[in-house]
Amino acid sequence: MSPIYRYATAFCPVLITAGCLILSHRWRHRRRREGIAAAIVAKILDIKATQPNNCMAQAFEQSYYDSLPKDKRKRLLACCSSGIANPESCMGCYAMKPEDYDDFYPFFIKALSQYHKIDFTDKKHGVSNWSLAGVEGIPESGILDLSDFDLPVVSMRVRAGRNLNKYPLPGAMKKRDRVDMEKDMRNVFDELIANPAYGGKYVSITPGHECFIDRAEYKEYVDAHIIFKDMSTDPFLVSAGIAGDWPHGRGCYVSEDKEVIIWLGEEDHLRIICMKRGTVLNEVFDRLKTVVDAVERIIDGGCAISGNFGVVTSCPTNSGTAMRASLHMPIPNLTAGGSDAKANEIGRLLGLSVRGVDGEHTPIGHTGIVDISPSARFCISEAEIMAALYKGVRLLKKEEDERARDGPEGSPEALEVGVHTVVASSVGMGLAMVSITAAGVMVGKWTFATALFGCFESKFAAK
Ligand code: CIR
Repeated sequence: MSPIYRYATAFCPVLITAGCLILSHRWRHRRRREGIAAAIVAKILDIKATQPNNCMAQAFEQSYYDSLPKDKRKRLLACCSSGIANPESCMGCYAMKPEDYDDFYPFFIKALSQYHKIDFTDKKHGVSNWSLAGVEGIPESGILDLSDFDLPVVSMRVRAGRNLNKYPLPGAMKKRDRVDMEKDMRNVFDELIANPAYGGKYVSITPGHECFIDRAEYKEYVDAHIIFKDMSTDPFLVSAGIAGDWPHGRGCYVSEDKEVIIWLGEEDHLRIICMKRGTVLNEVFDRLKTVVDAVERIIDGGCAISGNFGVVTSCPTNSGTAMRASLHMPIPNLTAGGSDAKANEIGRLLGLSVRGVDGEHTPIGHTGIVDISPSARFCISEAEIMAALYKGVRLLKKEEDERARDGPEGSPEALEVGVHTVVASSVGMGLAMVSITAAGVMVGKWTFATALFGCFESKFAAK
């Protein structure tokens, strides 16, 4: 018997047993994973039945999920994680890879239709367009100067989210990706710093980074609204993985004049913010475009764009243009008494969202200064958003001036109050007259009856 044959027969049972053990382990592992996935799907369907506002759950169709290959099922469930962990979510999902929007088109189109209240059957988000030339309802010069309608110097702000094609979206980034992205973005920050029109500096909260700022300095930046808050306390961002590896790969560029800020590593890879006190909206808009172009030019692969949904953002609520343009506008007459009801009512008609100056869901203060921004981000171009802000503010200013000129009496509310007052006083006067008449009848009922009788009598006599 040859030695090879002897060894083979000796080891054969060992190899067969090891093979069987590996296969059975893999089989059990797969079954466990399938069981977990089924439980997650059951949870989504449960949320779908109980939370009508959770767009993720409402968009989730078991038949669509079942039609996907296994790897895509896993990816779709990863997108749904925040809405599963937080059933009361309004959106309930985040994209994890730039291609998720197009790869899961049937899911995202439903979620976006519900959130934006848009019927997409004959609508699509068009290509990015920053040119104000020919946009309806703005001056031919293309200069959006708010002083045209006597607005004082106001705080103007425009921001855009961007994600780099090179990396997974923040929810799926590994620590290495976050740190590498910070290194890549240094090329953009260094170019801006070297440009006298920008200057400024980059600060990082990545431990060990050469631009590291300590906890106390970070707090100063947060308090000054320059950098974002600790993401690890946000349940949506944590459950989506977006807050992962905090604070690695997080930082912020600030220009010398503090009017350009770039957040790195928040909900999107980049949030580019341009702000200024002034009246010409083009100043913030043009600066934003210059910074977006610099990122596109300097970073390999540029920024992620979806063929169906425009600019790719982690949160579908921001996709489309990923842009928000706003300004702080004084409307003391429309917000008299600290109520935002009238401003909101008019804002809705003008396609503007009106909120307190300290951000979403903040009350309108007694100063009467509100944050105004066009509500649409989707199926609209960047230029149209700026024009919508300009036109909306013009109309709102007109309403405010009318309210100031006419006083509370001239307003529709006052009119309503006036109508009520007139009705109430007429009813009162009517009641008073009835009472006086009745009293008269009681006091001099014989005189009244006689007069009435006489009247009838003369009438009949005349016939
Ligand atoms: C939700 O689904 O309710 C949260 N993820 C927040 C959605 C609003 N979008 C956002 O803050 N970017």
